[in-house]
Amino acid sequence: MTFTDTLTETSSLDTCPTGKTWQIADIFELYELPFNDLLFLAQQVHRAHFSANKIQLSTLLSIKTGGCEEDCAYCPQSVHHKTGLTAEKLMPVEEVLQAARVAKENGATRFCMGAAWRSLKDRHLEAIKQMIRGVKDLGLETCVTLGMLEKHQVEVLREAGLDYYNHNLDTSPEFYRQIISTRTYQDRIDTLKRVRDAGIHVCCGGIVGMGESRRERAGLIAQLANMNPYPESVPVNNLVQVPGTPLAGVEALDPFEFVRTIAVARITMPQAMVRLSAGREQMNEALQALCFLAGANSIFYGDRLLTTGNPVRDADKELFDRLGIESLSI
Ligand code: SAM
Ligand code: DTB
Ligand code: SF4
Repeated sequence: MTFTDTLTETSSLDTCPTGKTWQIADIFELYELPFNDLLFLAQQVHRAHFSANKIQLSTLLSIKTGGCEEDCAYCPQSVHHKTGLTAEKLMPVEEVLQAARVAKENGATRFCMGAAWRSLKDRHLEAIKQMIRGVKDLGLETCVTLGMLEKHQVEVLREAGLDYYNHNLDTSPEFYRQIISTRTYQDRIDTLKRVRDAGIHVCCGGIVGMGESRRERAGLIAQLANMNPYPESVPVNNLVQVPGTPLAGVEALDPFEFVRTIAVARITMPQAMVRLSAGREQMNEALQALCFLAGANSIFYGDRLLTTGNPVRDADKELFDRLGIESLSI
């Protein structure tokens, strides 16, 4: 009996393990399943843990855009690439809170604030604290992504009411060195550990479609699924190719391979919110529907990600109506 045979036996779905160690070979075996078998398995795991037709909505805001000293090959905000983006200062607290009020009125339950920083500087801590407090006071879940963190900073963020910290591993350890040279994989793992130790929920995922192999995608999923515990929230980004970045022009990923990645994330991290993240604007409705079938249960809602576009709200509402999907309320 192969590894996937044991998983496909309905009786073993409940034991679909938390705290299990996933071998890359096991994950690769999932990827290699016939598409229908993989989706059927993912949907069963999904239904064992979540309402099948509910999707959580998060709204993103770039609170500090551009001018980042890191050299992430995918990112339009790096100073190393000529993307025509103008660097901005940290947004005033009140403007951020106004955007959060609008996000709430529009139906988002989580507000995610992103900064183009390598790491958080103490001089910005007070403003960030006020943003987190203010968003939390509106009754929204709070999430920030600010680069690497020190232990004392994590404590301040937790006390301010931070629910989630987003910090992605982005890809497998092997492929990583082709994508980023200014920060190590271990640096990321260290920040994630500080976040976890402080009792803040971990939001950690990656990007596919950067020219990595299937085995490297399996390597990323193994890193995420083997965290103990695995992240509560797993964003799966499809590379948004931005002219001027080194990855502009890379061969696009087969859309079914993206769906497979969602399914494999769902199966290996059964209780995580799996977020269909960047790249939705480039996907048609049928492909997004397949991602939901594969177990994605969270999206970014609103017509902007950080610096690139996202489907307009009306398009998402219409898609949800057509699919009989409801958005989660808090
Ligand atoms: N600067 C912080 C950091 O990198 O730790 C936080 C913000 S950064 C923009 C957040 C994440 O956005 C990255 O880790 C990456 O996964 C994702 N991202 C950035 N540019 C992207 C692109 N062009 N396509 C898809 N995802 C992207
Ligand atoms: C994540 O994994 N994806 C979001 C969020 N975390 C911060 C960011 C996507 C950024 C896409 C490129 C841009 O808009 O600049
Ligand atoms: Fe900077 Fe984050 Fe972009 Fe990397 S992903 S260049 S750290 S903003």
